[in-house]
Amino acid sequence: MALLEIPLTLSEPFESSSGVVSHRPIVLLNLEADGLEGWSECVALGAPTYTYETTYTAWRVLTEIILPGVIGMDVSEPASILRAARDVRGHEMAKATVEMACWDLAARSEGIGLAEKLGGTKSTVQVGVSVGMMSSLAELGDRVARYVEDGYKRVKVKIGPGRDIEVLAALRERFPDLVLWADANSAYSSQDAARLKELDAFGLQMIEEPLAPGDFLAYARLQDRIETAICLDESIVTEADALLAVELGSCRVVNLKPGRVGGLEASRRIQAQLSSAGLSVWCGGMLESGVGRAHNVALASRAGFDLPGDISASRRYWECDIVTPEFEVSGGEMAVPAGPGIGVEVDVDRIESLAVRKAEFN
Ligand code: OSB
Ligand code: MG
Repeated sequence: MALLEIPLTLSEPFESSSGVVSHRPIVLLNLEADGLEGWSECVALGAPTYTYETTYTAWRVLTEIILPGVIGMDVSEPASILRAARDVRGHEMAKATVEMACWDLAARSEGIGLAEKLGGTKSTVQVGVSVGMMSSLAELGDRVARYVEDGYKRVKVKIGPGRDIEVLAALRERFPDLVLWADANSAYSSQDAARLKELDAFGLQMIEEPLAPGDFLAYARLQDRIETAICLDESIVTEADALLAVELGSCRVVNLKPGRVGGLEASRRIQAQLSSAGLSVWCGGMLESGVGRAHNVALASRAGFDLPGDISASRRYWECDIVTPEFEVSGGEMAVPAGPGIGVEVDVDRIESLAVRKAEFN
């Protein structure tokens, strides 16, 4: 069992209302059992801008608490592995790292793909792209044009106060029929309800996480007031959050990210609850390398993921991904890898040579 950190640089900085990400420290976990390996990626960012977790906190929680407890456990049993983390409150991204590597290993030990192991039924998943803020409207428009040409099923743009109406108006004018989403990463407050109502004019399919994470009451009031569907991202961490959002009518859509909710089992449970309540669910992204991307594709192959995910091609973020083959998009779809486990080969030599930290547990 080894935890490694590699410092990757995005092919271009990614800006949202919560800051700019240029460098992406990526923490990878490698589990081994019976000659097989399982891989996962911790999705925490370098800074606590999305949630409180960071690569630093995840590294500490994993190396000091969770991984020592995993020694001696059956690492191909995803349903029970998180017993090693039962004394850890929160830190879902750290927990998910262990659980997700375990799923890969479990699927490999059965000789089946992770998608099948998770109950996925699709052989390709519909994908969209998340576009960061740009310094000019023309640059943003050109970037969106390129992604439309690449075939992405929909485009999500980042917005925030002062970078909303004119951005969306310009895009709508240039792309009248584009399926357009907007993600505010919690940049607004309830006081901005009138401004958010003005965004109804742009025919967005949804607006993601406009208000503070977890303010389900404010979300319900806002959803009553605006026509655009609200999609929750940061707000949904537990199954209880999802049930509360449904009960209060806080949103109509949820962006589900396995790292944010503590793993793939939690993702399946939350998705099933949301789908049966009639909400739409899609798989989000965290600027992952091919390892995390592979887990997302497998999860999104489940029928309940009924809208295109933030699962873009490897080359949208990386000059050179750490898996082969790299993920590609064609006609707005991405093929679910067919091989065992995550179905792509992890470039171990490159990871070892890039690693700035490594912790081994045996
Ligand atoms: O809010 O969905 C988000 C990236 C990092 C942190 C949060 C978010 C995002 C994205 C990009 O929007 C998703 C991706 O393409 O990986
Ligand atoms: Mg988001």
